[in-house]
Amino acid sequence: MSMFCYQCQETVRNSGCTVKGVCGKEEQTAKLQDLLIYTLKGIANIVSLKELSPTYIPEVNHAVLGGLFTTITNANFDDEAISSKIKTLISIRDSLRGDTPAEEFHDAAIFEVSSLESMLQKASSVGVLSTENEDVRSLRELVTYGIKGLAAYSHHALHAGKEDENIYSFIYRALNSTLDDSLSVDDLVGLTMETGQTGVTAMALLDSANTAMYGDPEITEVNIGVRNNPGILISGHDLTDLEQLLEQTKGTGVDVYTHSEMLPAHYYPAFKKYDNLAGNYGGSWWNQVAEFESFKGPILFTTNCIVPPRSEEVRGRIFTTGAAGYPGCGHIVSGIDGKKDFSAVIEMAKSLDSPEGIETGSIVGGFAHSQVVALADKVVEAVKSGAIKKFFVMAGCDGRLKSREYYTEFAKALPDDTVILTAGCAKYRYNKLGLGDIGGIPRVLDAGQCNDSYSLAVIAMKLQEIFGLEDINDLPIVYNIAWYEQKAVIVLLALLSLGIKNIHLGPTLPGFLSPNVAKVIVENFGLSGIGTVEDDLKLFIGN
Ligand code: SF4
Ligand code: SF3
Repeated sequence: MSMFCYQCQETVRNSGCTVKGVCGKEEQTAKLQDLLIYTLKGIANIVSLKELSPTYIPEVNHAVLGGLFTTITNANFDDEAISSKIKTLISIRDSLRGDTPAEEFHDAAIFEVSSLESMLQKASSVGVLSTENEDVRSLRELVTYGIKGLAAYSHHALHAGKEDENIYSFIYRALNSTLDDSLSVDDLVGLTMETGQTGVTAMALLDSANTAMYGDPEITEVNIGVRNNPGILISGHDLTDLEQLLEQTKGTGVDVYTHSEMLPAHYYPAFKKYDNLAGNYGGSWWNQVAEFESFKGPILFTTNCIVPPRSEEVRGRIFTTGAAGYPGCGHIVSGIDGKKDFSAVIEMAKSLDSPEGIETGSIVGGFAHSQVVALADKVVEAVKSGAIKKFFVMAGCDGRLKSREYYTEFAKALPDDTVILTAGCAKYRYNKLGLGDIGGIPRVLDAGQCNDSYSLAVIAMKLQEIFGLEDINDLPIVYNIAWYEQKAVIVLLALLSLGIKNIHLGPTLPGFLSPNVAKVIVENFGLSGIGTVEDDLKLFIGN
């Protein structure tokens, strides 16, 4: 077997990519990512054994977040960038270890590599399958994937000016625990729950960082058509990159359009002042294959999800920044002051055609917790009068598989007295269906990006309080969530840690859950998969 990766929902036969990733990840990239994770575990081993406080190692904390984020599905395909990160992290690791004798540490904290060949050789013995017991492996990977999502959200919060040492402490402790052969399955289940709790902390931190910088999201109509000016398409989740791009394109005659997970930026008051923020172009991440062709202008990836471009022409128009990377594409780095220079992207836009329209009209979003709480009276009244019978939380990710048509069909089949609460790119499966409203409350309430699933939990807790319910699971809310990559793993663990039960997860349950681990989660939390639209509607609503 040349590689092994089963961290996302599209893994081959829901069991593992062993030759090349369905995502386009090559064997060498997969191995380098394995070694990057192992190096990060080594750093965690040293921080834990030497009882170092995150307070005194900010550069290490930030490098660890960036390293974890780099390995998220569809974030970075650039072997040079990944191997250079490994070298940097090894030198950070070695200086943290200092003079302490090597034998006190795990191999992850002391191994040496001198060339690409030696990196690949080392990687072959430290990947996912190096843990033999399938239940231990499953739990170690569940924790690791949760931490990847946690790190990504913490990385966004850091860019927006906020960090929390408790999150770093947990990341070090948890990563080090994945190296510890003395931990039992029960210990690892406990660690999984702690990962979820820390996920709540990270999503709350990101929520407060975003709203402090850009205001509370509010109901917004977003144009999905195009204008005649040249344009830049910005994708991914990093709002601070968007802000800098909008500042730098002001007055240049170049418009900026959002793609996929950048759509919710329109909901923040601070971005409404930019006349050059023209609208949202296209759908969720995987639609980029067709949409980047017709967009014509440059594309900036601030984070996942990149699909390997099919033509040199499109590849030549793609830029990456932050943890994102793709070989042959321009990569924009931060200056010492943290600022990024997007002039190369702007100059390219000026020399290219304006985007070709693919749809017209608008979509509505901006229903994060503060906006929904502001509407609480109306919502509560609608529930009490029976105008709203049930809420369906359909947050999470979108993906390429045909089986995801389930979510569009499910949304279409829901009765008129139901409301969908969504967040993440899963929304594109039903946010243009025109499902109408209930007394002025739209039937699809979009809270924002995948991390804004936190908002949906806050809304649920608010409703629990208003209705005076002891158990959050007594609310008329059904959770029918779609997952794809590791940000969705931390969202799921966070919801479980908040006590939310009976979540339906699709289109398939994670391939990395071993039968025994899946059994534990099903027994304790009532987690289950999805069935047919018809059967599920019967299950959730009855006849
Ligand atoms: Fe396969 Fe997903 Fe891993 Fe890519 S990220 S190699 S598709 S499991
Ligand atoms: Fe989507 Fe990649 Fe997960 Fe942030 S952009 S939700 S898949």
